[in-house]
Amino acid sequence: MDKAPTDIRHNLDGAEPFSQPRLVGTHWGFYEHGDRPDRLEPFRSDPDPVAFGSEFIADRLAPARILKPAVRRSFLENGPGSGRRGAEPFVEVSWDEALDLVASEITRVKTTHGSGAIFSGSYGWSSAGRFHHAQSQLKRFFNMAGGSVRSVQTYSYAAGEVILPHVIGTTSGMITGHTPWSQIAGHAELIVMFGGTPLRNAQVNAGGASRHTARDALKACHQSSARIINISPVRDDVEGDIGAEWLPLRPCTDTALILALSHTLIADGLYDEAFIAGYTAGFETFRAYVMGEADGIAKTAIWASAITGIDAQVITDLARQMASHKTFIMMAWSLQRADHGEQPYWAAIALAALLGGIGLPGRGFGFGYASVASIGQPTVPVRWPSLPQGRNPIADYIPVARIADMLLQPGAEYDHNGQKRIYPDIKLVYWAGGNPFHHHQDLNRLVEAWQKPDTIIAHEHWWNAHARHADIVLPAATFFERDDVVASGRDAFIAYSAGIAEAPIGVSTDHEILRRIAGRLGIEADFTEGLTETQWLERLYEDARRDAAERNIELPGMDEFRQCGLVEVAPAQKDEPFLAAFRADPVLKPLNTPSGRIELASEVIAGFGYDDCPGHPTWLAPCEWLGASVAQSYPLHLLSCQPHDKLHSQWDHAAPSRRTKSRGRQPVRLNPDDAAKRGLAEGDLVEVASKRGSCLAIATITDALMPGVVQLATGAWFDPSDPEVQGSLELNGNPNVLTPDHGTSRLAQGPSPNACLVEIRKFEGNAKQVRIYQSASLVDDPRMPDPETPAETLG
Ligand SMILES: Nc1nc2c(c(=O)[nH]1)N[C@H]1C(S)=C(S)[C@@H](COP(=O)(O)OP(=O)(O)OC[C@H]3O[C@@H](n4cnc5c(=O)[nH]c(N)nc54)[C@H](O)[C@@H]3O)O[C@H]1N2
Ligand SMILES: Nc1nc2c(c(=O)[nH]1)N[C@H]1C(S)=C(S)[C@@H](COP(=O)(O)OP(=O)(O)OC[C@H]3O[C@@H](n4cnc5c(=O)[nH]c(N)nc54)[C@H](O)[C@@H]3O)O[C@H]1N2
Ligand SMILES: [Mo]
Repeated sequence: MDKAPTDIRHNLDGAEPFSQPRLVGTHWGFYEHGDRPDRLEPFRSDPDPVAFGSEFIADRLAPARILKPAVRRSFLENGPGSGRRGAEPFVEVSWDEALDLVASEITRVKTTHGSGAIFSGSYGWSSAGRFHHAQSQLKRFFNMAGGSVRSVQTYSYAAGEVILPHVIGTTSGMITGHTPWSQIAGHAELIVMFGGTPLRNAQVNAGGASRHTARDALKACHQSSARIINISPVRDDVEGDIGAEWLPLRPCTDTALILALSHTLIADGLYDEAFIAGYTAGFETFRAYVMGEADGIAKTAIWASAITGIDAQVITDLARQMASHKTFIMMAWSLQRADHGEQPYWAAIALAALLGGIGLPGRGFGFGYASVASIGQPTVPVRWPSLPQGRNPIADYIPVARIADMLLQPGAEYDHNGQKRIYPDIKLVYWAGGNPFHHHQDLNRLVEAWQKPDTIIAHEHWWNAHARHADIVLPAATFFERDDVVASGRDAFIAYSAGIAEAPIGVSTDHEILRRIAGRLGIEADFTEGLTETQWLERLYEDARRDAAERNIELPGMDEFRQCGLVEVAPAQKDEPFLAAFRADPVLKPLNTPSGRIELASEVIAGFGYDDCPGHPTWLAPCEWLGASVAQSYPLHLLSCQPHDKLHSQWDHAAPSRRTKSRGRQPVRLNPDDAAKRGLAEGDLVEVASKRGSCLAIATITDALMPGVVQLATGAWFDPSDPEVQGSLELNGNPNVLTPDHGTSRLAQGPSPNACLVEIRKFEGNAKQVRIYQSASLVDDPRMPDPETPAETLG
């Protein structure tokens, strides 16, 4: 047995182990219970802890907290389908009444329409923890209750998830399995970062992060003298003093740039012919397209210059530099979150193939470095546990970002990765642990789509737009209020997260809520398997322990684990570049593609006949970009990046997020030229408008953005000024009222928020205050009609 790696003292870097449970695990890292009730201390072994995580606890019981089950008034009075979601007050009810209502709605929909009319995709990050993972709880529940329609893919990297298996036979190199930082720093001479490596994003990791190492990894790259080039519309996409050169380009034009780099390599005979011959398929098709033999347009540097805005000479020079140095290509996940998002990924792989370094230290490619904390960390040697979900008797699913299409067009046909599919007719939507009014695009359209189902049920902590657009709202405990086993499939720790406070009276864990509904449906024994929450944590930990033991790694027993809090396992020995095995022997270790090689052209994709995703990397202009005709009315390209002060919409009401706002509203960043053209000064209240909607924000002027590009982070809670009226001005600066809601292509059907044009003007009127951080069951909420009816407690 390999005892050393699991020595708990090792995990505290020589400090005494804890004498009682005292760690809290979050998606943004670990924190220690300290002496103060209003803040947590950063985990002592984390070299770069995330500051915002210390403060959230102070806002655990803020006015936005949901404290009782509640039902939308029309729904309660007139039943399913009545009234307008998002525009009504809620009536608090007893748990029994709420749960009876939920159980009877599930039964009614199932009996009348079948389980295929229930949607439980419930996408979202929820909170860290393997047991209380809300989506897993919900899926397990519905799998036992007769099934439901689910969703596949993510908002994070849907286009990548679908294209990469066609090209390299795996999603490794994007989700996990990257070339580790240790094989980049000291090896790469040139690192070309498309979309940079913003450390703000490396703060988080799904499931948690024991140590934040991206900052040090980037520093090591710099110190080992790698030249770093940040190709992005935004200069500070590479943070810190690591000597990055900024090469700004118009958003969504990276594919054109890469094709032109490829053109130079091919035209100048600088590409690696042996690698192309031995490891790739489809080069001739790709070459003919790049050289213009296929369509009469040579993808030269001059051609790309007109599209990207980068000087042609700079493009040819860069291609030559890449050919003459050990070059590593990094590309952020964001690039594929746009129309034709499949293309920059495919093109980047083709470019890396031309350079010939794939599978070697310091060379090749990887997607998502610094997109989350764990990318580039060594492989996890143990399979961490997850809640068993059982089998879903319903086979139907949708690509996750097509939710509004599904609700608005039941029965309509759509394409997905070679299949013709039909949208189901959904009558009941159940959501726990995600916020569609954060994550989805074109929220005004989502609001209308959200009116379609008979019944919408939500578990939430806060009276955010997700809760306010439901019919039945069930208050869920936060991670501060429960114990859990925390682990991430991308990090080599398992931890015991210890609750630090009691849940408010009337608030339950997601599991407990579902258990009680399961009891009403007669499936409680299946759902719980007779285990309490504490016993489930033991079972999950024992699963991990057994798996570890099979790999000769000894994890401590449950009691010791609970007490010490965090157990780290030494990384798997293999510390090699991505695709090293394929590189070493492409015959014995072929890729899982039809040719067994890297597909620079794919007959399978060509066979689908999609004009929006042809059979090789292709420049296809998005609907909205700075070269589109719409740019005459909406001349600014909006980037809606991740927020640096929180995770998505979580804890937007809390102090760290509030501090980044100006007069209570979200900042929008823009270039001085664009501000001057519009007569805008720093701190002006502005209206940001697209073809789809508009929101208020505060102008923040910076030369970190190239002219023509503006940046409004996601995360402000959606707060329409008049919820009765479709598309009314949004007050809080939520960019998803602006972004388009269509698939990346018929191949992946991923979300496309980053191809979005807007205009900005000074807001002259009397702006309404943001009101979303209040309770929706307050009678004096300005939005609530009929204030004489007091919110009743009917239980
Ligand atoms: N314009 C634009 N839109 C985007 C993106 C973008 O770049 N631009 N990024 C996209 C990406 S990559 C993603 S992953 C999505 C993220 O979208 P989401 O994951 O849906 O966003 P969150 O705000 O994390 O939503 C989690 C919700 O669950 C609640 N919650 C947390 N813990 C628990 C729990 O234990 N139980 C219950 N019941 N509820 C809980 C929180 O209060 C919150 O409302 O957004 C996408 N949307
Ligand atoms: N603090 C914090 N960190 C997070 C999250 C969070 O909510 N908060 N969310 C997490 C999640 S779920 C995910 S999926 C990841 C997402 O990780 P990413 O997708 O990598 O993150 P983004 O912030 O959307 O984009 C990164 C940068 O890409 C640049 N960019 C956008 N469009 C283009 C383009 O067309 N070309 C080029 N070259 N650059 C472009 C933008 O300037 C942006 O700053 O972040 C994770 N990290
Ligand atoms: Mo994501």
